[in-house]
Amino acid sequence: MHARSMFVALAVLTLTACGGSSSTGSNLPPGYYILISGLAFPAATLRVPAGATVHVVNQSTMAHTVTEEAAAGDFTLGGPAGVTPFNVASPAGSTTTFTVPTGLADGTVLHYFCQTHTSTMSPANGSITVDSGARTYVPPGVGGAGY
Ligand SMILES: [Cu+2]
Repeated sequence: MHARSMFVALAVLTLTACGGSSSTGSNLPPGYYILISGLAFPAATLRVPAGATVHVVNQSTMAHTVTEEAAAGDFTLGGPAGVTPFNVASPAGSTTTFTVPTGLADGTVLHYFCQTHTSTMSPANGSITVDSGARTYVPPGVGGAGY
């Protein structure tokens, strides 16, 4: 009985793997997301509460980074005084996470860029606005249309 169940489960997994229509992270739960597709940040504007976990979903075949900068276009690691800036490596096809610093006031804007591709990214800069009322969501484009 257990062996049969195992066989069915394997068969389902095999069919899923051969389906070809699913993209990286197609079963992602509601959360806070930065997406990377090719040389683009398709949803570059994000609102999250302070201290939130942000998922970086890299759907491209290239490694990128999500690196905080003091101002959009600086292309240098930085951010608000007294807060350690985030700098996340995002290997091709991976989902990684980082935590937005706690203690940031609502309305604080954290800018980010990709250290590898700087102004080649489209847009070159994304932003994270601290918003204690921000809701989690399933990222558009992961499950279908949206960007
Ligand atoms: Cu990049």
